[in-house]
Amino acid sequence: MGQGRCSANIILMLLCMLVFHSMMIHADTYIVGDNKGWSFGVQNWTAGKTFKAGDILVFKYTPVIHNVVVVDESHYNSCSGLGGLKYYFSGSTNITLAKGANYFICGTPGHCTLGMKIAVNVN
Ligand SMILES: *[C@@H]1O[C@H](CO)[C@@H](O)[C@H](O)[C@H]1NC(C)=O
Ligand SMILES: *[C@@H]1O[C@H](CO)[C@@H](O)[C@H](O)[C@H]1NC(C)=O
Ligand SMILES: [Cu+2]
Repeated sequence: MGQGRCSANIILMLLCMLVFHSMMIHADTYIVGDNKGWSFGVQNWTAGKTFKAGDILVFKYTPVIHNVVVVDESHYNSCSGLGGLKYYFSGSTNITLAKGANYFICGTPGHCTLGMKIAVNVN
């Protein structure tokens, strides 16, 4: 009796792991801007794409010249990286998308205005 109950728990645990694992597998990785990377005019790269929470954006860029600043909507629209929520500058930045609106700009003066910005909406 006791043993049967125990193996049922093990099956339940394995099922849980399986469900969790398949959720992980469904996360996709995107290279922002594809071959061009995180670059001028990348703004329209998101057009026609659907993103999920947990998907990973990989930003590839030349450090010092470019960077990635996580901003809110008003900073995205005004192209101001000052007071950004997070700042990355290593040249290869992976960001896991959260549900809701995700805004990224390059904080180098003038770059965001040249379309080095993306808005990603996750439903
Ligand atoms: C890119 O998106 C911006 C803003 O939505 C738009 O003004 C512009 O015309 C688009 N450019 C192209 C090449 O589609
Ligand atoms: C970022 O994502 C790329 C592509 O999936 C991967 O090769 C790389 O190891 C990741 N880097 C980090 C720091 O997680
Ligand atoms: Cu830049």
